[in-house]
Amino acid sequence: MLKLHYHPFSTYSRRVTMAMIEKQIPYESVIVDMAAREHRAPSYLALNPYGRVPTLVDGDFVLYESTAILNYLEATYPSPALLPADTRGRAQADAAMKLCDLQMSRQTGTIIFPKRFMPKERWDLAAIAQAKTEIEKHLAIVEAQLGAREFLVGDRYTLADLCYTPFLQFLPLMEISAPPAVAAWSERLLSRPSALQTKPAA
Ligand SMILES: N[C@@H](CCC(=O)N[C@@H](CS)C(=O)NCC(=O)O)C(=O)O
Repeated sequence: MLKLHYHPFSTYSRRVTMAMIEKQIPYESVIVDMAAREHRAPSYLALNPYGRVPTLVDGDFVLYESTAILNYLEATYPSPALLPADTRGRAQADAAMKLCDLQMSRQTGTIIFPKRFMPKERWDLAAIAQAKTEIEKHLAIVEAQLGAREFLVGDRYTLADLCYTPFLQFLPLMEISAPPAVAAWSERLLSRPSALQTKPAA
């Protein structure tokens, strides 16, 4: 059986647990106790030398990086499909997944990590403001791309939408008010059963 090393508060891990639910893939979950620095323990570093979650283990195959894991799951468990069938649609989904990480995921981390886990006096306010500006610029572009459509690529839910979901969850904590199409899209994504079942407690 697949084994997923993850943490329930981890946005990147949540991408994978959501995909498992969307695809109804049975798996064993192993919580990496990050507060106890288990992600820095030699036994975990032997699996993932970067010491990050998630890490997927499929028999003797070990894979880290959430988007790589999502693509692996898609290829291994193709139904229900979470990528478009056509080459152009897949390329657009690839681009959206990459842009999520370049323009939103890292910046969200810069804001929410201190806000969730650090005392206020240790927050880097300049870095937080810069990250917020970058996310707002990105969401303006996504707003134009969404237009009147329900999902980011094509006419149905794909890995591109899934990748954004854990980060959209934190728009209120980041004090970012999404433009209307992004707000509706975000609500649509966050109300899916896979999102509701994996919503972090903190
Ligand atoms: N690019 C990685 C990012 C994973 C990541 O940064 N995970 C965080 C938790 S949300 C982590 O493990 N941080 C611990 C660290 O960097 O030491 C992915 O997509 O899987």
